[in-house]
Amino acid sequence: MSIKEYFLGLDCSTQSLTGIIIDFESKKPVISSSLPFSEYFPHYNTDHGIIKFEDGKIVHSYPLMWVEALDLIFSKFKEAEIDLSLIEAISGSGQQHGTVYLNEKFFKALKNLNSTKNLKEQLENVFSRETAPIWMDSSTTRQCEEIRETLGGKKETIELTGSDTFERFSGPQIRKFYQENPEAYERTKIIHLVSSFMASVLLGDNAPIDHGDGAGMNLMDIKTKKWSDKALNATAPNLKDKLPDLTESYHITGTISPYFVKKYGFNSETILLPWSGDNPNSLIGVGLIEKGKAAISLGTSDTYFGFMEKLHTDPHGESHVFGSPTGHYMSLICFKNGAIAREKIKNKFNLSWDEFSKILDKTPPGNNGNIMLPYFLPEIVPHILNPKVYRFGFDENNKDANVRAIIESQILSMRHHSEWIGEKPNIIYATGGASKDTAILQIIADVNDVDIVQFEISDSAALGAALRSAKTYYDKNGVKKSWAEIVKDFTSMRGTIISPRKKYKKLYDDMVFLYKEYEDFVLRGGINPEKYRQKFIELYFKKN
Ligand code: XUL
Repeated sequence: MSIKEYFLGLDCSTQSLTGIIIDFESKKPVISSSLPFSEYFPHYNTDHGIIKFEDGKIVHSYPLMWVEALDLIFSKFKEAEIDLSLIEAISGSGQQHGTVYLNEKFFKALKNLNSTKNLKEQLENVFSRETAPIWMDSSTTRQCEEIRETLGGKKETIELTGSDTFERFSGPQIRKFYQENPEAYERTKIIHLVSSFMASVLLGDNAPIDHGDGAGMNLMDIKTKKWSDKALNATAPNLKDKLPDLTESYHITGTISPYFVKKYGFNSETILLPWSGDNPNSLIGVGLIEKGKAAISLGTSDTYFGFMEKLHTDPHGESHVFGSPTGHYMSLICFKNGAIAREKIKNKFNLSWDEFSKILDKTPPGNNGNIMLPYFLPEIVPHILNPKVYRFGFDENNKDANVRAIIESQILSMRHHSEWIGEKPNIIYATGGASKDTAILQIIADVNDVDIVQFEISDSAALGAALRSAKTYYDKNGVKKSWAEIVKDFTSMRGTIISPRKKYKKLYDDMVFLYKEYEDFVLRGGINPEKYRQKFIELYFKKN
């Protein structure tokens, strides 16, 4: 072991490739670099890394662009005079669910990579499909229905794979490719996820899919963590022969390909781990390695995720269970009406974020009994195909009520739709753009009656990958370090803690009940809960 122990985490996300090298002993990042695809690779003509097809439902990207980015990020590290031979282990993160289709040339090309050429020119002919459908694609409703039906229905699908079938999941995407282009499917020798594809390039060989990302395919048996023959057969013929192996996230897959050793000065003994999905990596990157903690990421879409010790699936089929890189499980709930919905309200009233926040501060918890169901866009949770915003007790021109209602509705919905997890967290980490706003965080604290920690790390997926590689490296060398020790110093860079105000606990317990009733009323034809809303107003807002 060298004195300096560097670990590299890469993150091939929707919009960019990011790399973080950490020095474990000094507990510091050595370098962190991010290459936004649109900016660095304009010749692919993507919109922030994505290609949208006319119908708006089909969303793809270029795997060759990600490969080109890999060469560039290492060149940047080299230019910055980072000694890459000090990197002991590497892992990575990929946007989840996306699939990469490769032909018979892939294998040979990887084995014979020549360091005097670049990756792009050597890998441009290895694809049986030039583009890769990614997680934003929602064009496979028919395939979702077909697979769900063959598996025996929604309940059976959830119990088998950890999630109901979802348009963006890999299985329905593979089925669509097989149905629409059977010859190209036939020519496809291997289908990788974004994560395992990038890991294969580093390895110079076929890399396995880890249980974290494998769980986002509707193809892996969530209990045994093996490919499910039933799910494979429901998806496409001979699929097992076209998929890499599944493995634990902490398994060592080999050492780095000689291409990178010769070209960038990596150490030929640098060990590689499987890459995982961005959500499992972020779980580690924010330090969720034990029960009782959850995270809320307030981004383009809002996500709620948490560590799960024992497998437990969502009976409603709205959420997902993925493998955690620790070998356990994690829950993930994805809400599409996140930042875009907040922005709609902010822009309607021409507010700055500061003014928006001030309104949150001055309006009362419970919003005088005004309730919104905020489906500005089609929603994943609950499943809404035709967007519509519902308001009860106020109209669209009431500025204060709308500002408070959008935030309260998002948080009430998160609380309601995460109840199936069964364990109330004792702390929630908040990340993502809107987590800077402490007025929003106060509402999260009050609604959930839990401490909220503002989390300041932005590249949690890349950091999580670097920390995973550190853990495996120390395990391999017999140096005992628990997950808690691994994540402690890197994930404790926190901002403010915001505590719940106990006097609002009962109000929000009642309001979440009301919210549920309104969802039932609007989405499932339940009774009109107006009389409960009037009671709520009487109890909390009528002065006697
Ligand atoms: C999770 C999901 C997204 C992508 C984003 O199910 O679809 O969070 O992983 O990269």
